[in-house]
Amino acid sequence: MIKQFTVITLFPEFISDYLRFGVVGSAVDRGIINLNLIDLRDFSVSRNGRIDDSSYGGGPGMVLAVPPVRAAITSAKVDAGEDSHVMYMSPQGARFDQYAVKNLRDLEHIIILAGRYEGIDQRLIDRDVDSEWSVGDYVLSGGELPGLIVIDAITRTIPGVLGSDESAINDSFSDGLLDFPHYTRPAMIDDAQVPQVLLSGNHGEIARWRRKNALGRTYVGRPDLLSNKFLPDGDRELLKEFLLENGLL
Ligand code: 4GX
Repeated sequence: MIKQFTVITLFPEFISDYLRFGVVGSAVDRGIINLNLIDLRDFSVSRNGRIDDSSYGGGPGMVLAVPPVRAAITSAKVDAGEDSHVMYMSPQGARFDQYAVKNLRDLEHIIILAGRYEGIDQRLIDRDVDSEWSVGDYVLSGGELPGLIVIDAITRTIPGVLGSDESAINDSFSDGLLDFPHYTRPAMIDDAQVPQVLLSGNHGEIARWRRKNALGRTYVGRPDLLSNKFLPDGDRELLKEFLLENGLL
């Protein structure tokens, strides 16, 4: 199955330029994913190319109108199929996190509505959009960056996209913990030494140290990630060791 992403946007080059590089660019080149960009401007229904209008109820800020967006979605579905999943990126959406990625990655055709202005007419969200997602609690100038985040994060999880080394690394974060610290040569910079265990060649001890530090960092920096998580006794022991070593217990 080839996964297809269609992005409806006023800035198609913004999307295509980013997606030329790195892991996602290579997935495109190898035909693992297929990208389709739709320029919303092409679906203007007015003589002067407008796709927005003022907000009912008054106030500043323009709203994307129903007819052009609906026409763009219809056109996207001609290619991608009637059962494509339409995502709308907005701060009102559900948090787009690694759990969301897991749930969305099996969808074959995803259409991402990445607009500008203050937002889209609510009737589009109610009738034409399948799910609404937020990448975080801040306001951006458009949905293009969030759309790219969705494409990047989902594409990385497709089998064959990452090399086996990279996917092994990924497996170790996908259990919902923060990453452990990384070091490379030289072993000493000024008076800062790489933790001795990482130089020991003892793979069991290294794995234990990494797990301990992943748990400890998560507990200190993002306790919310641990609050709904079952920790087996071994992890509790490692976390306690981390807290004792760092004077936190
Ligand atoms: N997580 N956005 C801007 C613009 C917009 C207007 C019309 C579609 C149609 C955001 C976020 C965010 C989303 C503000 C797009 N998009 N999106 N809005 N935070 O800030 O996802």
